[in-house]
Amino acid sequence: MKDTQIKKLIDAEKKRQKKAINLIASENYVSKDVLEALGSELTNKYAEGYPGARYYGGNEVMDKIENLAKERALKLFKLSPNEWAVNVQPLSGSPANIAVYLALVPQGGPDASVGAGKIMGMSLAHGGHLTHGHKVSASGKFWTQVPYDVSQKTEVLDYEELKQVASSEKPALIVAGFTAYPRIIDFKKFRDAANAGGAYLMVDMSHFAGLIAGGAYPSPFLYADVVTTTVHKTLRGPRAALIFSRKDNRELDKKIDKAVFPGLQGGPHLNQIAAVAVALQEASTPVFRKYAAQVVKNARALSDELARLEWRIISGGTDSHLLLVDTWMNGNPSTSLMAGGVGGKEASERLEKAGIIVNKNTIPFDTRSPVDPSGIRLGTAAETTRGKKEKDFIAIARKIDRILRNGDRTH
Ligand code: DSN
Repeated sequence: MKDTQIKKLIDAEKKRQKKAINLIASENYVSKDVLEALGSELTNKYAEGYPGARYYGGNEVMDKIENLAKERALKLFKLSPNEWAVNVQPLSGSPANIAVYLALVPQGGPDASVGAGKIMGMSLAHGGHLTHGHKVSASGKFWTQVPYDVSQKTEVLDYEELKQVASSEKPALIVAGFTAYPRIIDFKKFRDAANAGGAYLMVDMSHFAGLIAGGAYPSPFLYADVVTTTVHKTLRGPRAALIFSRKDNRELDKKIDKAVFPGLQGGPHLNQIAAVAVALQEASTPVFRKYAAQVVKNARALSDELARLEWRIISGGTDSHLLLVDTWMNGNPSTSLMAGGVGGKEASERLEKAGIIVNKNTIPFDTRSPVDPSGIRLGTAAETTRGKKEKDFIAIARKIDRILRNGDRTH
């Protein structure tokens, strides 16, 4: 690369990535093939529209690439092209979710015949995502959020309450999905809630898509109307997103295609779509199945060891690639071992100094602020890609404990 300034910065970031223990639950390391597709000449081309119906000439090859990505996406999640459609153009997860709402949830405003539709999503503070209707996101500005929380007692979803809220609030759409919820979601119960409220069911599987592909987490496709996902988390692809929609007389796929382009985006990034296709192929292999299973085993090992060392794990454990640790523990460290009493901000800063990268995170019913919450979120997808197994995660848990504890301890 001739641009030495950027080259130096890329090299510095490469070095940082190599050295750090990466426990960010939403990150991963892509293959060389994915990087090659991303850095290819495909970036030079405009392809507004969809395969066979573009607004620019010269898209013969691009059509093949986009169709191949769609074919691989359906195949990976065992979907028949007669029953499901997929849009592979969303640039990332947030626009994918907004595109679905644009397509399916009535908008408010002066010309609207009805008020803005309601989006029922997990509240951010309990593990949802900004685009599940939070007020600072477009999803909460143009539509109205009906939030749902986890139970205070168990810290897991309360499906009875979910159903009751759905039937009384009558949202247009319910989102099942999370960025910081460690447990398996019961998609059938979400379907029941959606039926009770007359709502569409959208599953945002961004965090656990790779686990589903690898058979380590239940699939939502039997129950959902629409499924969105990013590609760059457990699915280990480039930064990009997909929208799957059930094909029936409601024509969800046609509405969603129109919402993505021309509704929200311009030309698709075909270099990114080619990289998605590469990642989807990689995720369909037996090696990836083993990887997905190992990600969950590693998260359990990390969670169990931290719990043994007296750190409070939200909901008591994990069924996925992530866990939430209450590092503050109400400011009352366990007297025997001095676990706790560290705010999430300080915890993440102390860990970063020691080369362990995590993010501070609110815990359900947090008494502290989102900028300095009570916990941290840990994920195992990235380090499992680097070959780490349970014993390595036990060692990482002990290292985290040594860095965060406020008193002496021998293991
Ligand atoms: N920001 C992502 C995460 O870290 O979970 C979700 O978009």
